[in-house]
Amino acid sequence: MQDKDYMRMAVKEAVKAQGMTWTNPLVGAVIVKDGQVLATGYHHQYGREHAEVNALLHLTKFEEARGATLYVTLEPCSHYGKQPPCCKKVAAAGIKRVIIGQVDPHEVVGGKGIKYLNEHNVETEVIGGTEYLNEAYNFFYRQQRPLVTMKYAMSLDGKLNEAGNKRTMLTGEAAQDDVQQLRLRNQAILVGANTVRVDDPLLTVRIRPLPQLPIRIVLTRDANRLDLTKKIFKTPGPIWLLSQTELTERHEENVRCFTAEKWTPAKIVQLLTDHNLQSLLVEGGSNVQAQFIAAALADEVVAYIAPTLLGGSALPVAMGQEASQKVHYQVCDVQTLGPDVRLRARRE
Ligand code: AOF
Ligand code: ZN
Repeated sequence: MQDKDYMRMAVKEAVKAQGMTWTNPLVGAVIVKDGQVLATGYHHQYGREHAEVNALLHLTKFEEARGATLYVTLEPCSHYGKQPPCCKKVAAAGIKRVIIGQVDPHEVVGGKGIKYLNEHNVETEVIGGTEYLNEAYNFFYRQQRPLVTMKYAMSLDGKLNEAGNKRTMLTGEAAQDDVQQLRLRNQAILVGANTVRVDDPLLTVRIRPLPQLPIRIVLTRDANRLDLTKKIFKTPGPIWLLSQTELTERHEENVRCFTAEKWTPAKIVQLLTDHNLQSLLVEGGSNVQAQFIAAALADEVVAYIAPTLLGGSALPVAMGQEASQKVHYQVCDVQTLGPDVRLRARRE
């Protein structure tokens, strides 16, 4: 087995906590000596032990760490946060080499973990290849704002809905399950008030219980005019209303209202940044998405395409309306999901 094979094992560990680590990164670790895997570990949950520490705890005997190699998908941390610094524990355990997937973009660590290890006789090597585990985390610390993803489902002729503002289920079960995975990877989900009115979505993650639920955000002109009998208000989890007017009606504890004269995409993104949220999924409707495109704040597009023609009486697709200029995206991945196709594209 080579370094990259052990790193692949560490990645497999890391992804076990998908959706569980909130704004913390997914991290996996493997301890190897003389070609033998002695222990593995991963970061289970926001606020809990880091991957390296869990791997050390899984050794049959702590002394086994002496002279071993640690494979870890992210640079060991060097700061006191909710957990003490891992680099100290790794060096103190007598680990000889640390093979690292990526340098931590978080400024509290950012190379300081590696520096500490090197100053304490631990060799390090950054081999890359694990960045995709934490796309939003990396984006947030590099760009100082959340990664914004547009998600929509459309017919083969590029339509979103049948005419008459009627909810149209275009895609099949596999695509709908996939949307759940997408929600699992986002800390906030945004829709316009019209989507709440017409589609009445839950916007919840139903794959597994999560320690932190994504914040469901509704963009509305007047929070007082929202219909509180809609499903979103009947399910647990935080809801933020972005409104021009203060909410005067009595509301549940999980509902917060933020007011601004005009909630532009830039303002929405700033609000999330101020709350340290690293990812935003914009689920619709078409006007809200068009505004994000026009503001050049649609970093990723996930389009589900159903092999159905809705015809001329249907409503047109999201991106056409306000997106005045041409924007180039690069396709990252195309996948069939049952009868449908999922296309993921990133802004160039
Ligand atoms: C994790 N899990 O396995 C590793 C992390 O508040 P704390 O103490 O949990 O610190 C979080 C930071 O620690 C995180 O942003 C990253 O820089 C570093 N490494 N974090 O949650 C882990 N190795
Ligand atoms: Zn750590």
